[in-house]
Amino acid sequence: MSSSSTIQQPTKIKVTYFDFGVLGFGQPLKLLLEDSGTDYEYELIPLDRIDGWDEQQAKLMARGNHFGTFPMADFGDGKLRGGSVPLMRLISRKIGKYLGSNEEDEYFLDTASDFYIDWQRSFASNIHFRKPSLALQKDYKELLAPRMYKKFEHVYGLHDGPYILGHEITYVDFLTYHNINGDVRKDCQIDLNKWPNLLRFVKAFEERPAIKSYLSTIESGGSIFLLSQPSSSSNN
Ligand SMILES: N[C@@H](CCC(=O)N[C@@H](CS)C(=O)NCC(=O)O)C(=O)O
Repeated sequence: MSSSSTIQQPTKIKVTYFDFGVLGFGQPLKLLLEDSGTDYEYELIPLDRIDGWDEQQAKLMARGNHFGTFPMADFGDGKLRGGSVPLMRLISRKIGKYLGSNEEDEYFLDTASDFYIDWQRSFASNIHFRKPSLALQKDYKELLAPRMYKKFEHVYGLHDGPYILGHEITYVDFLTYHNINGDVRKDCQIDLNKWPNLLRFVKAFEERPAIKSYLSTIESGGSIFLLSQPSSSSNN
């Protein structure tokens, strides 16, 4: 691949992911596509169709999805691409939205997305996948998650406005929302009232017209702001 390679502007994006409902690495990408009004198709692979994964994966890797993972995007240029956060950055560059406007802001967003991955991975291993032990769940709820809320509460207070960079939403906001969403839905004892910057963010995010409309279509219930309120949740 030459250093001048560019990826053509997609007319329609097809995303493929395993059917984990609204949890998992594919969902923030979906939120970004919804918010931006991008024309996309989202194929969900049922978990019982993972048989023969090694052969399926080899085919994906041969077509450019080098790490062989879902979520995966097809931009219609004959190649497949994986990596949820890199895909979100790539799409953001293509549509000219959701990025920082200078090097310092880009660095800040990169740092936050790095911590998003740490947070999402520990949620996946301690709460969401492969029936984790009670000890792992406790470790996440009492130690790992509070540590992340403290960090993200701090960074959401650095700028004036509800989003991580202030008044303009960026790709990182879809990531942050997704992690809070997982914690609230999986009964991780999250009381957003203890984290005022994150609470302000969640409220603003859920009021975005395209997001509001999308959340209302989710079977398991839309607003995590409402779910996280002590009076409406059994876990608080
Ligand atoms: N950091 C990657 C992780 C993706 C990932 O691990 N996806 C899982 C499904 S949730 C996968 O495809 N695993 C198959 C494998 O690694 O063989 C991302 O955010 O896209």
